[in-house]
Amino acid sequence: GEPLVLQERRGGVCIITLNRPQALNSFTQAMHRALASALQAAAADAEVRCVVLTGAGRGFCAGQDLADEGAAPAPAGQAPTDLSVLIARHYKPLCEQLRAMPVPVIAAVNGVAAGAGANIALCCDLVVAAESANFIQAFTKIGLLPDSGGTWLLPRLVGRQRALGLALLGDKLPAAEAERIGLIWRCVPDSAFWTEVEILANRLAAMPTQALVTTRRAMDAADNLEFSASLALEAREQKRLGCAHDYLEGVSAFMAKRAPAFSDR
Ligand code: T3D
Repeated sequence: GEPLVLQERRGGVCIITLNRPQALNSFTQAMHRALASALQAAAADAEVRCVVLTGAGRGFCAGQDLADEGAAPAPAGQAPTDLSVLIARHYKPLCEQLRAMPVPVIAAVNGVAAGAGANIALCCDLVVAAESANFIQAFTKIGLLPDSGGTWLLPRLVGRQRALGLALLGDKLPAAEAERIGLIWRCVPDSAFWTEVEILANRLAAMPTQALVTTRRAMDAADNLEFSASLALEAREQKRLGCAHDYLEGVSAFMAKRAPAFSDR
């Protein structure tokens, strides 16, 4: 049948598309495996300088496929379903894989992002959403808590009160509102969505990749550091970046008033 994940390279940009549109690209174990391989392949491909994660059809991702093996709740009297198995096998590695990608990752949220689908988007570096898209912390509606980093990401992105409001109520948050409260980077009119995503992806692909990825890593690390330890980490990483060819290229281009041609990855 159709591949569960599509992968296409346009110049330095790798577009990875979740492809179960009939179920709003909700995660089956098979789609998880396909996505992990696609991300792995993009990470290993030296030509790839930016990854875009998006969904086929009218949705981005509706989270866990609630009918798939390992997720369906057991009927009363039978051994309960252990959801931590799916998390350990698929969701936790996926969140960590996204945060460890050697290139910037854009979530291009083309339509509804619900449950783990919303939080997987938030694990990416920049989230751009079409105006018609919504973000839904759907978990509590079915008796679960936000996973895939939700309890960590939400308060950091929007503060405790808004995080709790979103997570406890599970209401639809329109993309424009998501941008307004700082949950996502940009909400874009539907008609301009792909143009804007491609402009942003090409921009990031042309930038010094090491500087971008190190910036993400330093910000993630800062969550567990004192201010002075963070300053020390910045100094260490700056020393490393200062030895790289892209620094020479960036400064030379600035001095010569020409466009830089970055090449490190
Ligand atoms: O370890 C673990 O596994 C636990 C991890 C949990 C992580 C989670 O993600 S929990 C949250 C799971 N997701 C949800 O609860 C969201 C369920 N979906 C919805 O609430 C709605 O579909 C949406 C609000 C996202 C969109 O609504 P709407 O009206 O635009 O579309 P729809 O008609 O509900 O859905 C279209 C089709 O997709 C429909 O199938 P049909 O009737 O056309 O054959 C629907 O059943 C299917 N679908 C949507 N989401 C899921 C799904 N099928 C299976 N699982 C889904 N999550």
